[in-house]
Amino acid sequence: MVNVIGLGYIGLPTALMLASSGVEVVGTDYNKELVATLSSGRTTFKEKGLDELFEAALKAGITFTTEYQETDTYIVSVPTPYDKFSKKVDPAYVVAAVRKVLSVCKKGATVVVESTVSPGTIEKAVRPVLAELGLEAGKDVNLVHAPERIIPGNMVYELIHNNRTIGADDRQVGEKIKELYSSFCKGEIVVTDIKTAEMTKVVENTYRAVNIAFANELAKICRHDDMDVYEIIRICNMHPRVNILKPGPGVGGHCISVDPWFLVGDYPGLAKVIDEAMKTNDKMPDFVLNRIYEIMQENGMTDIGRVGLYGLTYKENVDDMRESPTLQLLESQERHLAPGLKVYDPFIEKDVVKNQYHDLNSFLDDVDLVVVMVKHDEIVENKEKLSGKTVLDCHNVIDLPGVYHI
Ligand code: SAJ
Repeated sequence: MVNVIGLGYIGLPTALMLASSGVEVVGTDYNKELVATLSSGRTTFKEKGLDELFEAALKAGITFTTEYQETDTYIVSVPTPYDKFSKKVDPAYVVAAVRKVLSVCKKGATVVVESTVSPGTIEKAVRPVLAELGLEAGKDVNLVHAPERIIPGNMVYELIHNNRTIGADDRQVGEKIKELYSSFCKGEIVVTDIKTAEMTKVVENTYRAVNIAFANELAKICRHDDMDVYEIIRICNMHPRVNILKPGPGVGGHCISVDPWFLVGDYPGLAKVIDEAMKTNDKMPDFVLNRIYEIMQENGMTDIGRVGLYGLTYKENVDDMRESPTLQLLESQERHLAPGLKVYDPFIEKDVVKNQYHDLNSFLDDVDLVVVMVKHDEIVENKEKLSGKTVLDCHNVIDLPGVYHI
């Protein structure tokens, strides 16, 4: 039996996927409410294909509890936040979960950490717990790091089709866990050591963060000298060895806007390009705010209350708001003592910010300048509703005459 610890954005789909592929699974989470919701047959967040997968897993017998189980295989998928000041990963949840696992597991059990951690975290934060409890790695318990790679919005597909990395002290243990993931994963599964696996995960997200920062810097250069950044990137990407990502209103989410900081925090003075890239991305919401004021001035608008931000989530077609550029922009605007922007997001049903709307038409009725912060399908498919409005399109998805860009 596999005990999956942490039933959030990654742990839940992983547990469901294993169960629906024939593995006996118990999902554990310390959040009683979450466990009650899942046990009553409802999922806890929206994601393409998740409800169907949940049904299949329930039929296969998955159960949910707040208790850690006595078994021989664990997958730990708890959050790893970062400390905003030191920029280092905070492994407290992982350490606490592993500690609890070690208090109930069978001798010789394997503990797989899926949570993203910075290189050396398992060595520095997790291994000492074993020593403290008088346990020997490789004999009493095996440690494995198998970082997840799935993207919110396409998690179910990517769980099946992405390649995976498994880091283990011992090759045989790595191969055993590879077999477990092969129950549903059709991608290639590489077995390596733990520190390499830790580093690859952080590097993958850092690569994207730096590439996005490059695109954002190009957008600023092109804005300054009146060039079309999208046309320029499109042409450059026709080169066989160039692949520039897209500029945008900022980088959100719990991964690309966070993980690269681990390298900055852990290797001060060495991770300089990464440090600058992260700062560049972090400044994008302020850049958009300046564009809003510029466009208002150009159009003789004076009332910020007639400006509407479309989108609150960190990216399109998900209901996840973590580190969202829109929230960053609103915070920055409050600091400038100029509140009043209107906000709407079709994926956010609860009131989370001031002046929030829950219906596209009434939102549009109350604003003159619409800022497309998130490219949800809804706005792209309803772009004709924007005609007659002044539009700042931060993603170049609204194909209408006279639209402004960042
Ligand atoms: N963004 C841009 N320009 C782009 C692409 C994205 O500004 O060209 C912005 C998005 O709008 C969003 C942020 O970046 O605010 C991140 O979005 P994303 O869709 O690129 O990535 P995440 O954070 O949802 O998921 C990433 C993925 N990592 C990589 O692609 C290397 C995913 O595979 C990981 O599993 C996930 O992080 C994670 O958990 O680490």
